[in-house]
Amino acid sequence: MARLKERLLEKIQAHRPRLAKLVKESGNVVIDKVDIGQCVGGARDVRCLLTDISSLDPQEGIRFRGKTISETFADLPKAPGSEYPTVEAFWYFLLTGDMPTESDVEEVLYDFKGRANVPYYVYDVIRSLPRGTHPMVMLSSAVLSMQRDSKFSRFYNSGKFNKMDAWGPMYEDCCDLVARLPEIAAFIYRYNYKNADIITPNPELDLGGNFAHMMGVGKPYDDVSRMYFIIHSDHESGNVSAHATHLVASALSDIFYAYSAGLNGLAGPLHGLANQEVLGWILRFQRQLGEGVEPTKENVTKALWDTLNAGQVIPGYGHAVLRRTDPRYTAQRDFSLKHLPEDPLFKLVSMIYEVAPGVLTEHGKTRNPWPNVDAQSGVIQWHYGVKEWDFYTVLFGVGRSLGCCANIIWDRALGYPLERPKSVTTDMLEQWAAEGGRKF
Ligand code: HAX
Repeated sequence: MARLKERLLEKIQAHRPRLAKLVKESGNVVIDKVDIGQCVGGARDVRCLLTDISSLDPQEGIRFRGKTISETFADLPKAPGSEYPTVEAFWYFLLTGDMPTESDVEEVLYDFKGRANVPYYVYDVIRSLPRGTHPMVMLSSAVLSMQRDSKFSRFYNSGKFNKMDAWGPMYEDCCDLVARLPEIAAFIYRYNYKNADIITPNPELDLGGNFAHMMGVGKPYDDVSRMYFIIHSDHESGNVSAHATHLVASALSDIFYAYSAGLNGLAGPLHGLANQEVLGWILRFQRQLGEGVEPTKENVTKALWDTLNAGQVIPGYGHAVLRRTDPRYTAQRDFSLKHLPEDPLFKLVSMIYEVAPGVLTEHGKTRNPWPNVDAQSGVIQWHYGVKEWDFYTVLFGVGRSLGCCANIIWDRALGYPLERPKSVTTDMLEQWAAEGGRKF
């Protein structure tokens, strides 16, 4: 058994009694209540999901296994000659909560190389889709097609399935998926936008470096990829992509069914598609400004109000949980300040950052006028020549697989049950409203 899998087994065995004790001794301890506003309003803030992979504080932002983004970047082993950790090191950390040694990382790198071979039929599926198909449909279909060879599904159908061991084949499927996604994503990019001039992988490189290589983009795009995949990996469990993945996998569907569903949710404009929307908005604004006209507080403020007055949202701003600037935005801003401070689009994004929070506060609707991860990510891609913005959510999808997969492995390890919340009718709500609350 691989060292990472052995370490994970130790962690799982130590964690199982904690959860069993909680449920047995404190199963009826109340941790939240639900009001009508939350029932109608998308279950905001209702504490009813469990994960130890990451946690999200409205003020501070995300922590992966207890570490902020800057701590994660600082503490994990780096790729050779790079400012950023390898995705492989992060994967080890996300799964176990332990800092990997250099040799732990080497082992994951080696293991991923053995898994990274994408089955030929995945490319047949992508090629069979009509021209003009959105890259997220290609990615989701590619992931779904790999269900054919799911080890979890084979285990389920073997007649030897048991809940205690289900995490093992789930781990195998998840590692296969994570290792293959960069090659699939780069294929989608080169197939769609570079006349299908596909670049073969370089087995000497780590996942982020290899992705940059297969995209055909030079340094520091390898670091952009490492940073991008890590910051987009996980954002606790209630966001649409993580939750959809968890929900589908709770029916004991394998990761290919489950993550394909997660990707379909990520493709929504209120979620992962916002990065493509941001770039479209920025470019439209730049076109309206005209050649050589600098963005100013006045013209950006006007453009923001025009968008709001047209009944549209400002893409890249607001968040269902966060109430401050998203540290994932800040991480990308710090990178941009270092590597592309003079980029005209970066200057425009910075100007939007100066005025949008004030405009949104005056507008008075959103509970969070600050930027989220998507407000900044497209500009970096654009700067390094990845200008086809309908591809941007695919990049998010590669990163998000790390968090979703880590969660689903642990879901199976801890035997999380089928998710099945209770629904009510409008009549019931009206009755409980008239009675001042539901009688227990
Ligand atoms: N521009 C204009 N209005 C906004 C807004 C924005 N950026 N963000 C929120 N609002 C509005 C909402 O549409 C809502 O209006 P209605 O009452 O008329 O429906 C009101 O403010 C209250 O919304 P909220 O409680 O502050 O925010 P929600 O939890 O309902 O929604 C969203 C969170 C992220 C969906 C929302 O802020 C939004 O639409 N933002 C723009 C799209 C975006 O950037 N999405 C990416 C989010 C990060 C992410 O998941 N990335 O993958």
